[in-house]
Amino acid sequence: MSLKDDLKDIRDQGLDDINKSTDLKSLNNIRVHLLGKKGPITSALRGIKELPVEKRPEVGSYANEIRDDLTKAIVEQRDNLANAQLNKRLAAEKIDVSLPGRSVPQGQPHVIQQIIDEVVDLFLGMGYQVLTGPEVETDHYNFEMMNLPKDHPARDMQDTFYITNEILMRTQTSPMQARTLEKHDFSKGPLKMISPGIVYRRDTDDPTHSHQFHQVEGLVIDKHITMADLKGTLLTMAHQIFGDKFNVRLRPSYFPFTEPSVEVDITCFNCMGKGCDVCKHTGWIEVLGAGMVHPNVLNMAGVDSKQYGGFAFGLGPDRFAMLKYGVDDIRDFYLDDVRFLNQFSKRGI
Ligand code: FA5
Repeated sequence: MSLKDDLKDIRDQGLDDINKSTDLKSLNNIRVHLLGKKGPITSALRGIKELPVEKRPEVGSYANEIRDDLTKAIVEQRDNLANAQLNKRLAAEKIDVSLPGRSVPQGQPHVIQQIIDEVVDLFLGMGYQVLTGPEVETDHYNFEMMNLPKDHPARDMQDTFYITNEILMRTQTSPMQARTLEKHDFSKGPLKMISPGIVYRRDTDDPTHSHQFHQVEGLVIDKHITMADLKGTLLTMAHQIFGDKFNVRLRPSYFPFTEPSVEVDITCFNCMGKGCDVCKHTGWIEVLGAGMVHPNVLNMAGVDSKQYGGFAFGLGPDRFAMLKYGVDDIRDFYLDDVRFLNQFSKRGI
């Protein structure tokens, strides 16, 4: 067989191998084998020097032609394989954008926190500052500064958990009144604050009482504040939280730190004032305590009660939530049953 025939066989076999290769790695091995220094073309070319001189150019150029054919076939096959690989990947990673997404369960603020947020939002809008204070409080701020000296009988209504004789779990957010009054600089303007937080009492748990619950304290002190301001403020709040159809009623009451003092009722959510079992046939439901700040509270905190006065209130968001959503047992809020809590989802989960 002539050298030219050898080269032709190399080409035919080479093209066959190239076309049969199924991946880029084996194609590269074929390329190295065919075109490399130790490959069949190189060794065939070594035989050229054995040929007569006049034959050499023809065989030489034939060998180059074969090398070009093989190189071209390798490039083409490489493109084919690369395309096939890409198409396979595209098919495997195809995303069907019309498929519905997998929903991830999302948390939400607790229903009582939702009520607190609504109250805070409203008062922020009316220019109040929002302050928080310690839950572990001193007897001094929780009682004495609120005009409840030691042995005052009204302390009985707010028995609590004591850490020492002088340190206790606060029974109300009212100590924040004294703490804020002591710090406020009235030359810079009136004092308007609300203070949400957790309070504790040695109350026996029942459908409307918990030993740990929430309060939001409100305090406004300036010159010429009247009870009409208090009523207007509470009416605005009732409308915001419960809706426009609700009214508020102030009923005389007693707190040592306000004078006069009132219990605040709002229209019964269940009968809208007609009278039903929920409101004990009065048409009203009690939601908070309030009043005009007692001069003793102002004076003890270093504020001149002859010049300044104002109102304070303390509301229970737990009771607000019960009223707003018709929940008849306060303890349901603390059981952490998501089936119960999801009923109050704003996202509808
Ligand atoms: C007070 O705690 C006063 N500090 C409120 C106040 C502030 C009056 C400023 C005047 C001026 P009272 O004990 O009524 O008041 O509690 C206020 C509200 O907290 C109640 O109307 C009720 O909504 C809620 N509350 C009281 N005890 C409990 C309890 N054990 N569980 C759940 N909520 C309660």
